[in-house]
Amino acid sequence: MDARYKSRDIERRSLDVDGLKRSFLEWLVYSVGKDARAATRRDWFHTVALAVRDRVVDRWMDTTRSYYHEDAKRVYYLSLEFLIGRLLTNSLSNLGIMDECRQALDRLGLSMEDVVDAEPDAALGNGGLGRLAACFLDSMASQGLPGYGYGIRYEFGLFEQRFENGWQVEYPEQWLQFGNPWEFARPEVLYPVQFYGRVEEFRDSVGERAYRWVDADRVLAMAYDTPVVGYGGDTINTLRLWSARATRDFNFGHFNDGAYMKAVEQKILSENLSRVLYPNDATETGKELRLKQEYFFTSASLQDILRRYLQHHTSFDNLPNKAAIQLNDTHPAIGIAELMRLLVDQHALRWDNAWEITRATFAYTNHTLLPEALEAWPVRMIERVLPRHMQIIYEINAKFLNRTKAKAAGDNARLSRLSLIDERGERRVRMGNLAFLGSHKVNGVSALHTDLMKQTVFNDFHEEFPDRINNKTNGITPRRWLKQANPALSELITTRIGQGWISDLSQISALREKADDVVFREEFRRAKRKNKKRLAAYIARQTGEEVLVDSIFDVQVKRMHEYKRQLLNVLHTIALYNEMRDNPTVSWVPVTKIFAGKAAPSYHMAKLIIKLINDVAKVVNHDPSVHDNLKVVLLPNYNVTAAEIIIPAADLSEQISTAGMEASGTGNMKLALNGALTIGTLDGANVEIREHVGPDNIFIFGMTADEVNDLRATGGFNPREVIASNPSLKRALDMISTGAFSPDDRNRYHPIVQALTDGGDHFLVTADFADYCQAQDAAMQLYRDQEEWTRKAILNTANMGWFSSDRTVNEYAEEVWDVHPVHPNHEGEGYR
Ligand code: H2P
Repeated sequence: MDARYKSRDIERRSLDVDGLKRSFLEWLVYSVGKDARAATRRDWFHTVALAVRDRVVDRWMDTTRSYYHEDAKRVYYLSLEFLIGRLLTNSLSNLGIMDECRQALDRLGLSMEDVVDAEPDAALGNGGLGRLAACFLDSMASQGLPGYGYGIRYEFGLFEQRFENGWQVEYPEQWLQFGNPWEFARPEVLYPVQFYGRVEEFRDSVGERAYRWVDADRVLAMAYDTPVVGYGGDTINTLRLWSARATRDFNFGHFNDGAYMKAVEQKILSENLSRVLYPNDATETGKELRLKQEYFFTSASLQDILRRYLQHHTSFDNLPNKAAIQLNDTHPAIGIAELMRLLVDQHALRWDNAWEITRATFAYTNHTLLPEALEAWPVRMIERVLPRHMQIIYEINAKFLNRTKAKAAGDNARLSRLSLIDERGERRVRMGNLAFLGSHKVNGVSALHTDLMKQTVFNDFHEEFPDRINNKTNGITPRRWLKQANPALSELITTRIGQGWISDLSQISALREKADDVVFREEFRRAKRKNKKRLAAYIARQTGEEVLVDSIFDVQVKRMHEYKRQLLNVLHTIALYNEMRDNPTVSWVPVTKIFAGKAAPSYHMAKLIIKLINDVAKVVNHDPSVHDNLKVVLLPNYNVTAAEIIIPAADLSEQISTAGMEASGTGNMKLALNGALTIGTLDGANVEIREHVGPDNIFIFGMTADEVNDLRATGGFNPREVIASNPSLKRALDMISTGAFSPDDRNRYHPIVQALTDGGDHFLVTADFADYCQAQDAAMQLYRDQEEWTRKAILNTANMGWFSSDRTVNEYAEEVWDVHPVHPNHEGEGYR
């Protein structure tokens, strides 16, 4: 533990075992209000969290004070998702008091695991995008960068997934049900956010035309702050999440009239804004709610950012030197119009001046090229919900197109592609174009993805602004994803190369030479085996299925989506099953296929794929003819906590998306860092992983992005021909289509078979099948040679240093944000 940490030896902050123990007892009694004999696990979790929080608060205030004192440039990460998961282990580990806490609990007769397990998983996100935001928070704090996260405090996180009869069923995720010990409510940090109404034109004091937004509905955004503990505990940053509050809770008049529902209606409607992540967008009201959520948190965040800035400044000219605002995808892109509105309408800046400031302040990260995921809000919806913003968007567009027109020389097609408004069909605002135009930098999340951005969706913009697009390959925090999730491996690493890797992951390359050390290999395998046992126990608890610890743990964990091609993996599973049944005397390498992931509630195909996996599992797992050689499990309710158990135990990492469709991937990085070998396509960051780990230490298969593009450009292919020429594929598909896995409903999988055949197989599952199976065979063969497998696994771990989110965040800091580390002063008198 850091000696500086002891500089203030007040009881509340003492970090030794006795001090922690005394604190726990005090908190239990005086804040949780329980006697040790009556305390539940949850009580203990709250107790420990509150005591740990005590040890953070002073340093948090020091950090914030230092930022003010130095008038440091801050970076504001605006994200509709922060998939932070549990915070207890994270805080203890980053503070360096994990062992002390364990011992203190031990003295109280408690197990650390039980306490940790009582914490709900904060699932304020959906997949990689939200988890990336959480990794960036950790990295910013760990590097001493003045970074704030801004988002929504959803009352319900991403739904809890259960399987009922093999089908996904969604239940509300009530993470706040018993309170959240990490957050500080800030009822005084309250901003009004408006919706609807109309715009009034008037003449300002110098006779210029000006606008005000009137007759609007108002909602209040109230702040909740969560401290973000950097590694070493030096810097504690802030995650500020907004919760919606009605301006008036209760209509007394209605209540007195006996209209009880009506009395609270307004409150409920207003507060729906922060109720759920992803309101079902199958309905018009759901879509509108989502737009309102985007504006709600963006507007509150911008008001807060300006308030902070104005404490030190009187003119806005310096805003870009003091604030960098990063748009995590287009979800907060309405912020560009909002900052223009705040500057022009509320602070009376001239348009051109405001635009320059806005552009210099914002930067935008794109996370997907999938056309259906690129936000485009109907003009009529924005006009109604945010009338002033629609005007501003029109104005930005008109100015931009006028300037471009001069150069475009009548190329109307190009102009209409550059326009912020999509005029084809119902008129829509292209949020990607708005984000691009209103930002000084725009980045993709892997080298391939950034190239494709330049060639495809943002091709015209790239020609217009050739310096704007830049690449920032994603990364993952080694604190959560190696140190905490995989104590067995991280302790082994530390005994060999010291602990420098935790804050500088590039140092992990020192393990390379250990790959040839037979003793180290043995120990590396032992660590993996320990993790596999832990996962096997988890699988048994979750699914009732017993799996062989010595089988290949072949893992595909991610959102369920057709482009991620869980289906390709299922088809291989069926083919393998058939081979094993046909050749019972062969000594097979046992395989456990492990899947986990949620499907969007209205994504029927993805849900059908879930059912198929469960159906295949049912047949395979109960077929004695394959003995224990093949098991299939689909773990329910994939979240950060589950990932922390699954990832360290994986042998093989499935990263098999259709090339050109996965922007980056970050699960691929977590798995490789934890010593899994990747089987994958040359997609997203897999391309860079291959460069780093070496082509001999990864199983690459399938078409490249260029080949996919050419194939599609030349009219696709005929999946039926491919199927006909591949007996094992044909047999697997025939089994699915004739009901071998769904005897109760033989036609159940018709839509899947249809998509793969007459539907044209858009995701090229059949096209990549043969190559994928070959790569799988190669993996199985290699697994027989445990020494060689381990050597490659070690080389994966050793070569993943570059994929630390510390590296990513530093690149943003230098090339996009221009922010620099601040070293908080912890020696001052502070507030006392
Ligand atoms: C998305 C992309 C990933 C990317 C991640 C973070 C949207 O995450 O698809 O390729 O790594 O953002 O940039 P996901 O599919 O996991 O929800």
